[in-house]
Order: sequence, then structure tokens, then C-alpha cells
Amino acid sequence: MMKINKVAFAGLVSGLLLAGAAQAGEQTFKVVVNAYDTTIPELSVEGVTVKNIRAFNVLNEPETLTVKKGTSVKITVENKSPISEGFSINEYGIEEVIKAGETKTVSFVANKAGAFTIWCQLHPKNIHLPGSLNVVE
Ligand SMILES: [Cu+2]
Repeated sequence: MMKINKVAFAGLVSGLLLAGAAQAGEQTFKVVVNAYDTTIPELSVEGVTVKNIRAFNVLNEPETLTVKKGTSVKITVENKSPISEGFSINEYGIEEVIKAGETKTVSFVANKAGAFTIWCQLHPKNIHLPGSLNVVE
């Protein structure tokens, strides 16, 4: 009788602890990767004038994600760009490729504090502008 009660009590306590930890430390983000096509009517560089240059910029929205250290982070990334896009955070070992029109979810525990670059490993950083993951103590 005593034994069963003890086991039941231990189960209840660990269950509560697990529920408490999960509730306190989870954060979900939704990031949209989108491409913006712009035209520069006229541009003069080193004496050469070029007209109607198409510029292509890719952005992650929002650019900055902030979490408390220890949080279980889940980021759903939707790619609205017409081409495949990358989603990398080197310090957390994240390196994903998301095809045009697709959505991927990355999950990790933010156990390192600091400001980490979220970047696209497929394109130059002057075309696909980097974002930031800020993990605060
Ligand atoms: Cu990109």
C-alpha cells in the first residue's frame, strides 16, 4: 500500500515538473522568406551609365528573433521567394534548404547566449540580407 502510494506520488511530481518545464520554455516563430524585385532606372559607376538594372533582394521577416537562454525554439520558415532559399544558424548547426513555396520547421534548444547570424547559405549576403537570433540570459 505504502509502496504504490510512493510510486504514484513520484510519477505525479515528475509529471508536474515536465509540464512546468515545457510550459515555461517554449517559443514558436513564423518566418517568411520573401523576394523583392526592384528596378533602378539609371546608375552611373566609374563613368559608365547603365539603365534599368533589376535588383533582387531577399529578406527574412521578421529579421530578428529574440529568446531567453534555455528556451525550446521552433521556427516555421515559409519560402515565398521564387527560388530555393537557405536558412542557416551556424552556432546551432542549422542548415536547411527550403524550396520555392515550401515550408520547413527547425527546432532546437537555445542553450548558447549571444547574437547569432541567420543567413542564407545559397546566396550572397548582399542579395539575401542576414537576420539575427538573439539569445539573452
Ligand atoms: Cu537566399
